[in-house]
Formats: sequence, structure tokens, C-alpha cells
Amino acid sequence: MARAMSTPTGATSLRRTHVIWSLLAASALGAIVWLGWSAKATEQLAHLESLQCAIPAPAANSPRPAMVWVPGGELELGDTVYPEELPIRKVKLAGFWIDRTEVTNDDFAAFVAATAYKTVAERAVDPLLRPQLPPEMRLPGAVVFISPNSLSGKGSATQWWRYVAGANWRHPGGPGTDIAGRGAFPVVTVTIEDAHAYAQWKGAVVPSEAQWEWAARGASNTRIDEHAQPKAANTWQGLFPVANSGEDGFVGLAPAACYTPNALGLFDMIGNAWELTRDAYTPSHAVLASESLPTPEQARAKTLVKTPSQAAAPAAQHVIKGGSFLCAPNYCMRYRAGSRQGQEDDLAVSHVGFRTVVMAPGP
Ligand SMILES: [Ca+2]
Repeated sequence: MARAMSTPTGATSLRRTHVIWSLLAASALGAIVWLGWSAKATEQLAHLESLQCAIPAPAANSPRPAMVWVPGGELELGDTVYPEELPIRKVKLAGFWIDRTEVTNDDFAAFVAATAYKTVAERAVDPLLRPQLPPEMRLPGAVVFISPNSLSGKGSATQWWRYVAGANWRHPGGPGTDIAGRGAFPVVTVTIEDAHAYAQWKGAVVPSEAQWEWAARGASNTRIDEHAQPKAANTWQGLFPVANSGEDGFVGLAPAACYTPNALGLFDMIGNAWELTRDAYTPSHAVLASESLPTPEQARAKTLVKTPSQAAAPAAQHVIKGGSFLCAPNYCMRYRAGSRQGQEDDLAVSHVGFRTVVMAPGP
């Protein structure tokens, strides 16, 4: 979806939203009562949330203490809840290392301090490249989730997603917000270009979709109830987007590693922040983009193409995985290893982060 449309959910999700909206309308009266309760409860919960969670010490002899070794195998990629997860197909993978947690604000700040890197959200959009955009959307900024006080119309996602000038990784909620004291939180409001730049600086790469999913499944093809909302993950409890009870401890983003890790010791693969992969998004698994992009460097070069004719075309998207703190049973049941969604390459969003992988011998 083009930047001008400003929703991070993709066309498929928006169509689904209309169906869901019909269900929401049926419970509108109850929701109105809930709204008053929700705003107060959410405000109280936000004050109680932790700013940091303890991460268990890695194995003393680990050659990569901040990463986990994922043994190779044959992944049954995909799921059956939404059409874009089909068909389920087998993908052979070599072993690799992957970050134990999502890249944090502290991690990203070290990269920026060393390189003076400026993220996509911190750059103005060239009007020659995006002539169709209104001037306010050419300003540096990002899309921010803002829970609405009321809902109207047919449930357009623009009621809870706003393009905010001045929003970026240092100010993920826009001007007036910052990340002071939040160094242990995942960095968000970053794009695939930003993720590639960070990974290159670290001597790593952004994971492929298949690598990410294999790691999230714990290097196993054992499947759990696809429709069950996970308990050990930061998701949304209540009626999205108006009422979030925060039963899991957080109404918004959580610091890294606050929930029980998966079988490999990886934290927050599901929920919290969506995670970027290096695969260009296609609306099904019939063709896996990483299989036609031989190297991450070539994928990055493709992302960086900026000629006017190419940039004026609809924005390219990359696959994001794992869902976020905004995933709820009534909207976006993507708190699963097999879920996937497209994210615009030129649009930073306040619920998207990433982690990195390294192809190197195992322990
Ligand atoms: Ca939550």
C-alpha cells in the first residue's frame, strides 16, 4: 500500500477490517460503556508497567552471548488462518544464529552514535519522488497508533493510525514523546532500509521470512492451536482498538524479554513488536521472495533504488512477522509464528522493529 494511504496493515487486512467492523457494530452500545472504563484503566496500567525486564545470563562459553543458535532443518512454512499464509510449504534451512531479543533502543542508539545514521522517518520525502503526497506527509515522520476515544464510519484504520510529523525511533509517539528510560525497549518506527543498515554495521543480516519462522517455531514443526491467543506474549486483551485491559502486563510496547522465551530461548518472537524480514512481500507463499534474492546485499540494493520512475510506483513491501502488542482476537490474529503481513518500505510505523541473524558455524 502506498505511503499516501498510511496504514501498516495492508489491503488484505483492511478488507478484513470491514467484515470485523460489522461484528463490532453489533456491540457498539457495550463498547461505549467500555470506552469510559478503558481510558481510565489504560492510564493507570501504563504507570505500573516495567521499564526493564531481567534477561537470563547466556551460557558462559557461548561464542555469541546475545544470540541463540538455531539448528538447520526442514520448515513447514506458513499457516491456515489468513489467505496470505498459504500454501504451507517445505523450506530447507541451514543452521544460523539469531538475536535473543528484538534490537533495543540502546542497541540502535549505539549504531547511530557510531555512524550518524539517519533513519527513513527522519528524512523528508522528495516531492519529485512522491508528487501525489500531501505536503504534510512529505515531512519527516511516521505512522503512530493512537487509540481512538470513539469510532465512526465503516471502521477505517485511519481512525487509529495517524501520520505524525516528527515521529521517529527517538520519538515513537511523535513530538513530546521520547525514549528516555526506555533503552531496553525494542527500537520501533524503523524500516527495512534502517534494519539493513543496522545489520550491516553489526556484521549480521536481517533474517529471511523462513529463518524467522523456523526460529519462532523453536526449530520444530510442532503446531499449536492456531486460533489461541498466546499467554506468554505481549498482545492485546479486549476490544481492539478501543479497550485494552492489559492483562498480560502491558497496554503498549514492553521492554525486551518480559515474557517466557520459546524452546530455543528466544524472547518476544510473538507479539510486542512486529519484526522485519528481508523477504519482499507477496500475497501468498507460492513464491518465497528470499529464494529469488540470492544475497541480503542485493535485497538491500533493491530497497535503496530511488529513481523517480521507480519511486513513484506503489511502495514496495517487505514481510513482517510475529504480530505486535496490537494483535487482538477481534482484529489481526497474527500472534503466531506462521502469520505474515506486508509493510511498506518507505513508511515507518510505531509497532515495527526487527532482530538480526548471522550465518556462522554453530557452537
Ligand atoms: Ca499487552
